[in-house]
Amino acid sequence: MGTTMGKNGGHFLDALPSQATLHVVMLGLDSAGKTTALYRLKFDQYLNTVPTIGFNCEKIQGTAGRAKGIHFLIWDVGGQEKLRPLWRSYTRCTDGILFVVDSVDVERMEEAKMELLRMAKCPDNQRQ
Ligand SMILES: Nc1nc2c(ncn2[C@@H]2O[C@H](COP(=O)(O)OP(=O)(O)OP(=O)(O)O)[C@@H](O)[C@H]2O)c(=O)[nH]1
Ligand SMILES: [Mg+2]
Repeated sequence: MGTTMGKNGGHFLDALPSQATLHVVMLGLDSAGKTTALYRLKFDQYLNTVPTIGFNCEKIQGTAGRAKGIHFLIWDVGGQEKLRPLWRSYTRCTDGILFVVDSVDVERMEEAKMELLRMAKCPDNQRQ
């Protein structure tokens, strides 16, 4: 389960020419499934992952709907607690944030909500 938000309001795909590459940062708690989702998008298959220390980055071309033909550079950033202070440096100059939530992990839903709100309230991520 996840959600996206355009940093400049509205649907972030509408405002951009189809030739552009959109920079998207993927965030969420550790073990939320970010890297699994990234490699599923990139290689269309399930791959085993290890916890991300730092980030993974892949270029992906949208194949369906509004995303068709659009290139995305997706930054998948480690979600362990000690790594979360680094998230801000990844979101500062990005077109969108993809926040991944493990919907089965009910115990950490509140923690995920807090981290999402923290990022949304960060001055760098406010609508301009
Ligand atoms: N059952 C199930 N397991 C999943 C799913 N997505 C990921 N996993 C498993 O959850 C574990 C963590 O997945 P990752 O994709 O590495 O999680 P992550 O969000 O990248 O974690 P960090 O890199 O630590 O931030 C792995 O063992 C995955 O196989 C899913 O949709 N269903
Ligand atoms: Mg990961």
